[in-house]
Amino acid sequence: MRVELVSSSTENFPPKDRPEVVFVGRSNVGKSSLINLITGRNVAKVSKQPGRTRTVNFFLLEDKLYLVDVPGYGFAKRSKEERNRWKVMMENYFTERRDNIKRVFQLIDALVGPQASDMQMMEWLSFMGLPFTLVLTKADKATQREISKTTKVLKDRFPHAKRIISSAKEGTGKKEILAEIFS
Ligand SMILES: Nc1nc2c(ncn2[C@@H]2O[C@H](COP(=O)(O)OP(=O)(O)OP(=O)(O)O)[C@@H](O)[C@H]2O)c(=O)[nH]1
Ligand SMILES: [Mg+2]
Repeated sequence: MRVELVSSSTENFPPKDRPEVVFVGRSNVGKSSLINLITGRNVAKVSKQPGRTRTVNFFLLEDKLYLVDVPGYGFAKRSKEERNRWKVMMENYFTERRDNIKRVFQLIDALVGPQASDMQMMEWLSFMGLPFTLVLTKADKATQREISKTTKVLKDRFPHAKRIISSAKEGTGKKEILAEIFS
């Protein structure tokens, strides 16, 4: 797929000339890896260490839409100032781009399940009126039983949200996510 990084900044975003979809979730949940999986290119920076993505990154896909990679939340070893900077950056991004965001992919670790920070994020997305699709990540690290458990928790709490199970390592979920993006 044709994909290029067109903007990487904490506050200056590209013109709203294409619709955008954004990937959110805790640090290390696999947002950047998922972008690489669905584009089939190594465009987003990935790291074992949480806190790899530090800016809002816009990837232009097929000249049609932007895939947006943002920094993660819920990383314990982060100072209060850093957490505050994240909050300001994300509030700024979501308020400024709200009408241009067509879908949010909320990533949840399939093995770990939703954490308090994820619940907070999803409640905020609901409050903002932003539609989200749940992506259970790193399915290769979880057993079927663990995946079912996470699925049930999410289904009980967000019965209307679509769920996709993925593994960037094994390539699963790519087709479903692309279908959702281009729908
Ligand atoms: N086993 C496995 N590891 C994965 C998968 N997806 C991502 N990882 C690994 O998880 C780590 C974090 O991945 P990233 O894609 O950088 O995570 P991120 O959500 O972008 O993290 P931040 O940028 O810090 O918010 C890396 O070591 C990846 O290789 C997956 O599906 N399976
Ligand atoms: Mg990242």
